[in-house]
Amino acid sequence: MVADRSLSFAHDAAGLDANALRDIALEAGADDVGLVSLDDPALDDQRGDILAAFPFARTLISFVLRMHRENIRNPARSVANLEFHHAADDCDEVARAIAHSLEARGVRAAYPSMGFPMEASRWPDKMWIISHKPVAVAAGLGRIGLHRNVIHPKFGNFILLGTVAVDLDLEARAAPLDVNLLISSRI
Ligand code: B12
Repeated sequence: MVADRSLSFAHDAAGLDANALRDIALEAGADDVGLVSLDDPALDDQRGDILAAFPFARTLISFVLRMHRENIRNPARSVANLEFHHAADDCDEVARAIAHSLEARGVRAAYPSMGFPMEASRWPDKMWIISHKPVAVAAGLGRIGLHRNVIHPKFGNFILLGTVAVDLDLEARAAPLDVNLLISSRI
């Protein structure tokens, strides 16, 4: 017998709206979630790459995963790296769980890696399929700081980002944060 690894939401086939997608992502382990239409102008420079990999994509689920602050802050590289590596694996697991839940409901969904592996054969061109940072900004999950990482309004810079491409059109989508707290705080 094949084990049922779907999430609880997966059994409720009706009413898959923006709120349901957010709940699925949170139940899968995301710490914050936003939705972006593939038509969003913020994706103009990467829409082709996304559709080449995921031709069914109409909406992107962008999510944030918190990292343990004290590990990341620690000057011992091994301590910080340990957290980076575990959180990175968790990020891929969360993306996979979201895709799994949607697939169980008959919705096409797929996720690229949070970092590696990438399409190394494309080197020296862009190797990654989705640039998670601009997606997260368009989803209202934070702003890119002077150091070019996305800073979340609550979790700060101690986050990793994931994206799931979904074959659904949704009404309620987030808007980018309009207060540039990052520039004003010189981060
Ligand atoms: C390529 C990449 C790297 C490369 C960077 C190569 C480079 N040229 O700088 C390497 C492997 C070195 C790397 C390292 C790290 N990365 Co990285 N990386 C990515 C990746 C795959 C794509 C980057 C991207 O988004 N480019 C798109 C554009 C929009 O970004 P950008 O900010 O404009 O930067 C690009 C260019 O502008 C240009 N550029 C580089 N430097 C500068 C400087 C200036 C002034 C300008 C104008 C342009 C420019 O090169 C950049 C890369 O092409 C993403 C994962 C993904 N698939 O999205 C993760 C990602 C950006 N990385 C992330 C992280 C956390 C790291 C590390 C901290 C991990 C670690 N263990 O230490 C380090 C930090 C390195 C550092 N000191 O900055 C996170 C950032 C999370 C966040 N909060 O925003 C991401 C989103 C991964 C994730 N899923 O969470 N990374």
